[in-house]
Amino acid sequence: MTIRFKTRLLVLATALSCAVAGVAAAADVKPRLIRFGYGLNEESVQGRAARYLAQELEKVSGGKLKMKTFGSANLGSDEQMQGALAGGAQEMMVGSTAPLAGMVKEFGVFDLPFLFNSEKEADAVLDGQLGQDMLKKLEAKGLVGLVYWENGFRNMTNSKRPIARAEDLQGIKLRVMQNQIALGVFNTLGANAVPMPFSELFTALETRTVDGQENPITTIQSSKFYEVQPFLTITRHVYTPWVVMASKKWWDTLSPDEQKLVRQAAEASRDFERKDSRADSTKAMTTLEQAGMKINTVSPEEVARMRQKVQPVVDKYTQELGPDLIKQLNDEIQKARN
Ligand code: TK8
Repeated sequence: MTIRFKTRLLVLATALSCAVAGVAAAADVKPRLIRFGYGLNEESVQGRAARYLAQELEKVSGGKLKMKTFGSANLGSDEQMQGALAGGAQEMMVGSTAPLAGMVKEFGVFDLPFLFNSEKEADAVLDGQLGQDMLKKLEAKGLVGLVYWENGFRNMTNSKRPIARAEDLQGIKLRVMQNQIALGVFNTLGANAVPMPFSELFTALETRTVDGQENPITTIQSSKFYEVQPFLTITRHVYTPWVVMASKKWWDTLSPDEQKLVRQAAEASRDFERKDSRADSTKAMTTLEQAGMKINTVSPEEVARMRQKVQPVVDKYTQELGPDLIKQLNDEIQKARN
């Protein structure tokens, strides 16, 4: 090796290691503590992704941006945390879009039933124009929407009977998320829908304050609903996402470099979380079978009947959310489908 070549290698190696050490060293990054709240427990998909996000943030910031995570709604329900972020009392959170629709009504589109057929379609819409436009609408309400995590396709559980047809929902008190569309959909299908924050749900099921609920398989497993709900019905009736958000009041105090690092870590957590959620979904199903849940799948014909039944609710909210928005949504889904 010639000396010149050696020097060149050294220069290259130094440049590389600087790049790896990250923007953090040279950039305007101050030591900060970020409180990140979420609703599920630490052993859930959400818990794992929160830990991943905290580690990633610490890594990309060279240890300066430290995140403390609080699971099991220890900082409050989704709705309470939204308020805390808007007021500047908490820095970050992840929560469902359903209660966010109380702040930005357009988020209600994700509560429209039987919209997406696959995770791939959901990813395309959420990471595409519509999903990103929606995140921007949060700013006016004091929130900065960063990325979508997967919660997943929702299915029903209850303590009374298998749901083979919509009629089987008659008389079932079914907890739904705090959202007008969810309420309308389940009442129209025949259930007695009861809106309630997730943080109160296990106890409500255990004490039979409600008979049933609906959530993705991963949550039914991690929240141990199988201990109090003998029946699981696979309906995949709606795909609801989670949104990772920051308080705008707090965000505005960050330097552009810091904002960039938080975004970067959030994007990495999104990719991690979606992969983990999809793998966990299969595993969770086996756990639920082994736990002795009685599992049935609603037939495609019955899904078509349910779809028809809830069409008036879809029509009503198409008007309320804006026919143009719903058209854009359907166009984007169609594009992803083909
Ligand atoms: C967790 C909730 C949960 C949601 C629900 O805080 O409320 O049923 O599915 O994931 O956001």
